[in-house]
Amino acid sequence: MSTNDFPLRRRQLLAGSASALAASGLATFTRGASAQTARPFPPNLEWKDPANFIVHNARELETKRSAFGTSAITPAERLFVRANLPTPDPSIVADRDAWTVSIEGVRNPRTLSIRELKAIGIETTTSVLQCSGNGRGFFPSKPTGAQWTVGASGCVVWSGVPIRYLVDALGGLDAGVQFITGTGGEKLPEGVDPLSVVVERSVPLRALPDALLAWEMNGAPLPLIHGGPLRLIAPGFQGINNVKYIKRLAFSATESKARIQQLGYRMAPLGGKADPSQPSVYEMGLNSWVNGPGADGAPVKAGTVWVHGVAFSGGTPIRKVEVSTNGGRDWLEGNFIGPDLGRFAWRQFALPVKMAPGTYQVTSRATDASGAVQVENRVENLSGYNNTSWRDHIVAVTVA
Ligand SMILES: Nc1nc2c(c(=O)[nH]1)N[C@H]1C(S)=C(S)[C@@H](COP(=O)(O)O)O[C@H]1N2
Ligand SMILES: [Mo]
Repeated sequence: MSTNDFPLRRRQLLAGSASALAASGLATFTRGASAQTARPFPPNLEWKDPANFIVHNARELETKRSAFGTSAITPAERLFVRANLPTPDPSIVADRDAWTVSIEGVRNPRTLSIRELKAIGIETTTSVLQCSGNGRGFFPSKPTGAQWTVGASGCVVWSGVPIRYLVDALGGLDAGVQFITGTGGEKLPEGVDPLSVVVERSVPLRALPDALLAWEMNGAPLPLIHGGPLRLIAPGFQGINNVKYIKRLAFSATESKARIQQLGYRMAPLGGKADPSQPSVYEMGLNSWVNGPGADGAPVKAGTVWVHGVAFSGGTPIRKVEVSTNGGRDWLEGNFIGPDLGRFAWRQFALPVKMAPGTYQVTSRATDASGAVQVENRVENLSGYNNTSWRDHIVAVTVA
């Protein structure tokens, strides 16, 4: 059991009536080890190595802190999963190169197959893929949605065609374009307004220079659950903007009319309502956390302990990471370990700390190249987005 289970458990017990819990989708959610074994691992994802995950439900799997390792990237077997809609049929990855995407809002709009995209250009980029609700489980307001701690995140190498090459190949952008809109290829339920369910997201045009349509992840064909055969990658932008099974890429003057764009993923005030005038979740904030040792409750031996974790931002390089073992009273500077895979990747850090037997409140705090420092406290909001609080990320580590 994780050492930070106790406050979360208590929070759940205080969470209110059973019907309120059911309405919020939390009714069957518990974080303890027993509850995890009670919750079946989705059979289509058995290849993911269930021991590495906290199972929130069949469509939301969180990577345990202890499963992140200290290498630069997160393997597919350990990468979190978040699906808003049922996953498409595996037949869509039977002939990957035949998958098509329609490109609109350019001089010569066209539908192109992956085979054709591969002739337009290839680039590889590394970026953190993170759900905007990562850290939601720490909000005392108990926002609706998966109660992620830190593991709705991973660092991934993507390969595909740069969108800027695609725009050039199709004659350039239409006049007045301000957004890049990606539409997911899931089959939508019948009898409902498609705009109320479709995963269609618009990101501002500033995403263009770094964005890809990716067909490969960590050196292998993009797995179906992660958007295969083709996915929009907007490096630096929160998970939802990285549209899986992309069927349509539209350069547009206005944002998508889909509910998920207009009302979903907005920074709405606590106790208020989402509306399109509020900021959308776009670039990720400056963030870091500690992954070990002992962060998931494994015993740690007294002596020199190599505390390690990850630090990243929405695209500004990380300059420094500090570690505290006493809940943020004192800080020591950590060392970056491993390769720097660019400003959209995370940096892993480690620091040897002498630890006598006892319980330690361990956390980390990142500083970026502009001098900005990771925040101490979360910004309260209705849906529990953008939690980068180093205080919330504190984990109790027992050394014996
Ligand atoms: N088509 C489509 N794209 C999607 C989603 C989805 O449900 N459908 N979920 C989004 C959300 S909320 C997140 S956090 C990431 C999750 O990506 P992963 O499942 O590959 O980890 O994909 C985003 N892109
Ligand atoms: Mo997400």
